[in-house]
Amino acid sequence: MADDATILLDQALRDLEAAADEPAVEAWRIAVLGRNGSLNALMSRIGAIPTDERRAFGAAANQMKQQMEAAFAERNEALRRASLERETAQAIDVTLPGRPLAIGHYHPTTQIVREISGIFERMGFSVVEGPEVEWDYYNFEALNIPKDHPARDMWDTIWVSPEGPRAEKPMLMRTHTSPMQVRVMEQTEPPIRVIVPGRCYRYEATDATHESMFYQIEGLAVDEGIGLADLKGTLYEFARQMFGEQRKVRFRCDYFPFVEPGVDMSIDCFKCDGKGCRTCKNSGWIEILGAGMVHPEVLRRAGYDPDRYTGFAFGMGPERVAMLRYGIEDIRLFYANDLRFLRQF
Ligand code: FA5
Repeated sequence: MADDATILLDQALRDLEAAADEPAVEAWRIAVLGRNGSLNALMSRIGAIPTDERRAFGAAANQMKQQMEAAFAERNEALRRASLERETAQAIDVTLPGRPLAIGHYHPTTQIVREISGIFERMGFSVVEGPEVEWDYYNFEALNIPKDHPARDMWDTIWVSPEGPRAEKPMLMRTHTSPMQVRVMEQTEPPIRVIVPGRCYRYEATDATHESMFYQIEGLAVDEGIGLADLKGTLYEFARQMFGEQRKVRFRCDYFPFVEPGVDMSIDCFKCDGKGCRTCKNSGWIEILGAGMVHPEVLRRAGYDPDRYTGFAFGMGPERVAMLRYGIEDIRLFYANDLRFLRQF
């Protein structure tokens, strides 16, 4: 009988040690200490023990019961502490410093477009925008560039209509913002003073100053009595505000079918101060815009009387302006999505 008790105690203590979680320990309690448990089963055999041994057996069984209960309480407490430790390890430490938020900023092109727009807005121009996918009519035809005219070769065109330029109503990615001259004139009456920032697309081989997707900012002013001096004065004032007094500005005759006369404006190269380098293709100058007096035919087609109204227009490349302003040597950096470049602005 005493041997049975010792075996039961040893086995029970080993089982308790092996119980890995709280449900297992509870199952152990029911199996050993419960009403129908093994301890009670042992106690019920007391009747079979000789009377003079019963006292000692009872005392030993009671001690065994206490030992088991103490072991049960200890195991339970150990499991509870372990699970608490696990929970604390997973908890958030609110005293740790937070991760800093990555703060973005405007793309350098957006910054320069806003800055250029601001200069013209202060001179009385308003900002309008137009479609990037354009009809051949607005991109070429209405700007005095009929089909098969050699002037079309000045722009390398990305056609959107599957039949290309041979489509009945050809459509393309606009090659410049000038189509908006016509759209604005069709929709409003003089006096007009607008600038049109937006993306343009050309099918061309890229180099340090040419991208196939780039921005332009078109300008248009139409009223009675506007002359070439107004154009030059406006663009001089722009260049003064943008680049300061020290940069030189050069106007040269240029040809655009939708202006007469036509000019282009260049700024002396920031890199070599006009001596000639890779950035300015050894010319000492970087062209930033084309401009001129709106051609009478373009005015007439938009429904204006060219004997009464005259106007000037210009189209500039803001990336080229940013290159001059910040000393950027290659226009391809703008859209290469390299954060090391973009973060510098
Ligand atoms: C034109 O696009 C004319 N529409 C400009 C104009 C408007 C003339 C109104 C007269 C009146 P041009 O192709 O030269 O012209 O482009 C004008 C400017 O856009 C250039 O001076 C240059 O700054 C920018 N530009 C042109 N092509 C690219 C290119 N591939 N990549 C980056 N910038 C360009």
